[in-house]
Amino acid sequence: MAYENSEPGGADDPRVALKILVAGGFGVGKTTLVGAVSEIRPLRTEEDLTDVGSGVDDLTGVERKTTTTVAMDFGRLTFADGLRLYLFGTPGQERFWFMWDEIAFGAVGAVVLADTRRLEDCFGAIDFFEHRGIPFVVAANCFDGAARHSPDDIRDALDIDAKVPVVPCDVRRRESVKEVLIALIELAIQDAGAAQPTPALPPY
Ligand SMILES: Nc1nc2c(ncn2[C@@H]2O[C@H](COP(=O)(O)OP(=O)(O)OP(=O)(O)O)[C@@H](O)[C@H]2O)c(=O)[nH]1
Ligand SMILES: [Mg+2]
Repeated sequence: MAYENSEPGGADDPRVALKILVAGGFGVGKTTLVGAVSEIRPLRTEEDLTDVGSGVDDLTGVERKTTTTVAMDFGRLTFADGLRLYLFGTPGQERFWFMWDEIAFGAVGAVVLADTRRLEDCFGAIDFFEHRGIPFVVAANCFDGAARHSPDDIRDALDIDAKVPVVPCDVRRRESVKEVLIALIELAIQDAGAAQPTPALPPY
């Protein structure tokens, strides 16, 4: 694979690589988020939504959605300072949640993506990360036409710890997604303790 920057310390020579999860309820924009920010063509496992899911999958707000993630999304983002993130998007539908433990293995943190019109859909993801002690940020995906709420209001409604960042974002915009990821990295570093040495990258 050709890289734009093949110099030492460049895009193909990261100093630290971290695994990040992107989770949340059905159709909140996880696949869109990974695709918007990935510097490689993202791996997707989309399958068509069929009539069998009607009555089970709530399409409110995403009526034009025609596919759903059945295994995971995968993308990659390298920051200029050599920090590389491997992004793993989870499937949103509850019937696929049995895979989350496998996908979460080794993750340093997670983005819980929320649609403010149906906040309750991200409770499952929040419980999952709280129980496993995995640091997470809540990213409120601002869908067109949805009422805007302050981060504090969203935090209160979700009943999450005051230290959990709540970041409004537009998952279609790369810069917006990067802000979410930076908030997560800062939280993960804080959680790990500033004194911890950063992990060395295995050769590859
Ligand atoms: N208007 C608008 N549409 C969005 C936004 N984010 C995502 N979408 C659309 O909403 C739909 C859902 O996006 P996906 O990225 O497939 O959602 P997902 O969370 O991966 O869905 P599942 O994998 O099925 O759980 C798609 O049709 C997107 O184009 C947004 O910020 N604004
Ligand atoms: Mg998806």
